[in-house]
Amino acid sequence: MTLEHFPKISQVQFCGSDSAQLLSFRQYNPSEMIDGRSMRDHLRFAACYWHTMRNGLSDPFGLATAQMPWDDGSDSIHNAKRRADAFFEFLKKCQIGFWCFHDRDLAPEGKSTTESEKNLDELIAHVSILQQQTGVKLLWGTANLFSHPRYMHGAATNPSVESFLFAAAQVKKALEVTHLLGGESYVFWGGREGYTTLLNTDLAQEREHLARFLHLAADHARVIGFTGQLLIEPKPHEPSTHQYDSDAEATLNFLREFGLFGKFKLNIETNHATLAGHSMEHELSVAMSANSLGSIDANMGTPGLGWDTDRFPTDLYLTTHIMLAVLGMGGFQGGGLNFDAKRRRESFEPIDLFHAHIVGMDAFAFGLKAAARIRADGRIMRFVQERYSSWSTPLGIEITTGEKTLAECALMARQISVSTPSSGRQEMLEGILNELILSQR
Ligand code: XLS
Ligand code: NI
Ligand code: NI
Repeated sequence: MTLEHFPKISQVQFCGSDSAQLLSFRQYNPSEMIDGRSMRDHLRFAACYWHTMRNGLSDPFGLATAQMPWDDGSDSIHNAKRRADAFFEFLKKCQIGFWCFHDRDLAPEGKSTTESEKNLDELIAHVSILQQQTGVKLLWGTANLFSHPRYMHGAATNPSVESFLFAAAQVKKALEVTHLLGGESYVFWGGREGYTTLLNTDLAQEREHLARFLHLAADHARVIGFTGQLLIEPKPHEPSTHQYDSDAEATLNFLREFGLFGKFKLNIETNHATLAGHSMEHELSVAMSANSLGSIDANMGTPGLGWDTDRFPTDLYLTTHIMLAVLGMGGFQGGGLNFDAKRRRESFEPIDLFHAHIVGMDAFAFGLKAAARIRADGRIMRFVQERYSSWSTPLGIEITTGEKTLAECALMARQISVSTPSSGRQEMLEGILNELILSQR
């Protein structure tokens, strides 16, 4: 890594909230300790290769706008390596400790599976040196099973078995190179694993094929000694009309139905949660209640727009709720906050990559500190505990442990007089939340 691709930019530093320095962290102070752990280790930021390096910012109505002086637009290995150099320089300068990639973002697809694998190997050798030079680690790898026309009818769920074979080859290889790079997790996002119309679709068969595929992948991960976490990333639709892994509940049900529960955890993405009609905190809570929250794709949607706009997460309530969940599960184990986010088409200059990640990192640093304050304060958690306290009485315990029949419950109901219900106090709790988010103590 010799040539500088961002020559005018030096490493972004924490300068505090009063600083006039434009490219600086106002909230994110990597070595600051919060509850016995550094902010760096709490947040485990990752940047994604696809949006950061491969997204020209085109939209369905307009061409790409992003300036990428390091990219000559060709499919050559040389260009792919230079792009990786620029990315690692960016990561280092932005103090981002992890990255994520799809096989096809990193290396050009060849004319055959063998050629594609050869291309990928060349790039993996290159980025493995970049990882060593910069100390940046791989959060997760994945295979792109949605861009190529061969996957238009699905990858593992394609009506043609041939497509399953191609997908198998890609996932086998992507698992192996993720393992080689020391990846902490491996992600499956089934963009085309769904359908456009049920008129041509055998849903039951397709779900079975998807499950078989995931079993094969989990088996292969074990065979090669990959001990990282396998993750599924739910999303309800887009590009498919309906996707089988539509949200956390549906995905957990799928895993349980096909004997995959425990082998896979979930990678929850904000914009996917909202597309599914849920809040991010709902999806995180569902995953956590099944001990299945593995990692987070950090972004946000645009309220009122029904598609995956993948904006950088700047909403301080959102980041506070996410960090409350992360602290609530005792921190990430192998997961992290991957900015699966892209700049707006109008933010096309290379420096906008820095602004975008900095604002996201600061928003999460703020959320972390606010979440720690909320936990230390304890009022909200105590309220919830108190609200359920009747379930800790001997009677409550007997019911939950199955020692009471429905008839016995009914009998007891006759003996009690109805007590006055207590208020849910939502507005009071929202007030406490606001107070703690605002207080800088
Ligand atoms: C697309 C997904 C994708 C996955 C990785 O909506 O978020 O980017 O994270 O395949
Ligand atoms: Ni994602
Ligand atoms: Ni997404």
